[in-house]
Parts: sequence; structure tokens; C-alpha cells
Amino acid sequence: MRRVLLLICLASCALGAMWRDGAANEVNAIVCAPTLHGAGSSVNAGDLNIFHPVSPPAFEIRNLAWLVIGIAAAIFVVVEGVLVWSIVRFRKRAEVLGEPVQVFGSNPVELAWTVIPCIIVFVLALATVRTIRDVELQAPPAGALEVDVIGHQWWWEYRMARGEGDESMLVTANELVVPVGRPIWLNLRSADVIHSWWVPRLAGKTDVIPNHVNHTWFQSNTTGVFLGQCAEYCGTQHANMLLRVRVVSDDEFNAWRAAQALPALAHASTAAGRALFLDLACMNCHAIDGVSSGSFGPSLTHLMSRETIGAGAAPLNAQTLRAWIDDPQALKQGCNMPSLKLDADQLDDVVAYLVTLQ
Ligand code: HEC
Ligand SMILES: [Cu+2]
Repeated sequence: MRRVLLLICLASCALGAMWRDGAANEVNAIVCAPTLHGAGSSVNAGDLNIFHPVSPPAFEIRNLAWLVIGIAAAIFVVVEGVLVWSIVRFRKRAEVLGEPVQVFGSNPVELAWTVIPCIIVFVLALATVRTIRDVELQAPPAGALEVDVIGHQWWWEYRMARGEGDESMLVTANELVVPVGRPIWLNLRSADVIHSWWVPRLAGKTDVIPNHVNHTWFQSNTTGVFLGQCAEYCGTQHANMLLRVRVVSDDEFNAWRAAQALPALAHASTAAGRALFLDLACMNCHAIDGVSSGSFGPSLTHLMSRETIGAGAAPLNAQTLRAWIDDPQALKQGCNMPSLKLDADQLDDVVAYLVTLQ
């Protein structure tokens, strides 16, 4: 009886931990999914559930997970069933009859419990190998859109061609926009430490390693925003290194890409902020096409086309932008952007300039 109690205890602890994990994910996802761009965002943006796949690698992983869970559940039911049944059935009898007959070296029994687990492991191994083969392609699928992903402490850089047949790259950050129904081939590398690119509904985790290019792919069959999380501990702000993939229609994607390929806007009315951006250290760390070429921080050329700031640390709007530039450490403690201690007027000017960067 004590064993059963212990078991129930362990099982409820495990379930409790899983439930808490789920709740924590939801909270995080809500913080970084304040609003959703455009049409077709019917998909729940906060959903990080691997059991809700929308892309082939994620489907394969979901199916494999169900197979493993199914087999493990069947074994659990059989083993625990026999255990509980024996405890209940033979508890009284032991007092009357004493110890039951002890069986040693029974060939049929030994064979059964060797061969059956071997078969189970074999089935699981084959299914896993097949899944890995389908998920880890060696070359881009036909017609794929190629995107370079560069992990930074603690944000994501994306690069893709400015247009079909165009060699030059446009650079953006934290929000990956891709067309629906087309395979997306990712070349992943890191600028510093090991990260892991993981958008559960699109594909499995892929390590992002310095001095080594890894690949993964996905192909969403539906439009919407899909969230993810860096899945390899990479330092203080690992938890705020969120991923955001916006899957849109072909037309919307082409319009987005054409807009991203344009140089930054230069309104005469924002000349003061622009001059400050160049005078202060901002320009050393940030690129704004046609203005500066720093590459340590995210490109700001089309900053306001994104929904969040600091890789999902907060929603992006004029207020959070001001708060961020005033003191990035207040929003994302430990991040690699210092507070440059601007006074209120300087802050106003810089923000007035940056909010025009659509
Ligand atoms: C030492 C380099 C450095 C300097 C100087 C710097 N930044 Fe940054 N900045 C960063 C880094 C790194 C990030 C990314 C932080 C993160 O998300 O973890 C960042 C993020 C940002 C972001 C958010 C971008 C996004 O998409 O999330 C804005 C806006 C920004 N910086 C503006 C400025 C302005 C304006 C200045 C000058 C007043 C400035 N930065 C100075 C390194 C710098
Ligand atoms: Cu990371």
C-alpha cells in the first residue's frame, strides 16, 4: 500500500510540475503577444503547444510523441494494474497461507520480459530514425525561401534576399515574416554562445552554434503569429529571448519584403533625433540603412514594423520605446545595451525620430 501511495504522490508531483510549466508559458506568451498584425491571425498567438502543429516537421514530432506516450501509457497501465491487483488480491491470503511459491529461472518468463522490451525499443528506434530523417533535411526543399538566422545574447537577427533573384540581403530582427505554404529553409549560426531556435508549432529545437552552420526548415499551412523561445540557456536574459514568426499571404509577404528593402525614411522634422542618434554611441551598435552601420545590436531601419521590443520583452510603442532608450536595463536587466543617460529633450527627439522608421 505504501508503494502505491508513493507512486500516486510522484505522479501528482509530475503532473503539478507540467501544469505549472504550461501556466508559466502562457503568461510569457501573453506578455509578448499584445496585439496581432493583419488578417488571418485567428491562430491563438500564445499557443506554444507541440500538440498543435501547423508545419510538417512539427506534425512528425507530434506523431512520434503520441506513439511514445501511447506505448509508455500501455506499459504503465499493465505494470501498475498487475501491481495493484496483486496487492489487493493477495494481502489477506499472505496472512493465512504464508509466503507464495518462489519461481526461479523460468525460461518462458525470462524470454518474455527480454524479448517484448526489445521489440518495443526496436519499434521506438525505427520510428525515431524515420522522424529524424524527415525533419533533418540535408538540402533545402524545392522552392524554399532561405533565411539566415543569427542568435545574439539576447535577440535574433534575420537576413534574407531583398527579392527573388536578388543577391543582396535585407537585415531585420526578432520578428521573422514569411509566406504561407512555402518551405522556409533556415541557416542558423551564433554571434556569441550556443542558443536554440524553437518555435514549437513549426519545428523542433535546433541548436544555434558559434562557428558552425546548422539547418532546419518549416512550412506553415496557415497564416498567423507563432511564438517560440530560445531553448538553450545562454545567459541572464535567456528567458527574454523570445521568437516570433509571422506567417502571411504571398501578397502580404511581398509587400513586407519590398518595404523592408527600402532605406530608412528621413523626415526633415526628425533631423534633431537623427543627429543625436549619430552623435551618441547609438550608431556604433545599430544599423539604420543609409544612416549608420553598427551591427552589435538589432537593425533599426524598419523598427516600427515590429510588434515587440527587446526580443519580446515588451510590446513596442512610443512609450516602451522611450522607456527602453532611457534605461534598457529596467525593461531587460542585464541586456547588452547601456543606458546612455539622455535628458528628457534628447529622449523626445530620439524617440520622435525612431517612431518614423516604419
Ligand atoms: C553598446 C551597444 C549599444 C548602444 C551604444 C546602443 N544600443 Fe540599442 N541595443 C543594443 C543591443 C545589444 C540591443 C538588443 C538588446 C536585447 O534585446 O537584448 C539593443 C536594442 C535596442 C532597441 C530595441 C530593438 C528591438 O527591436 O528590440 C532600440 C530601439 C535601441 N536599441 C535603440 C538605441 C538607441 C536610440 C541608442 C542610442 C541612444 C542605442 N540603442 C544605443 C546595443 C546598443
Ligand atoms: Cu539564447
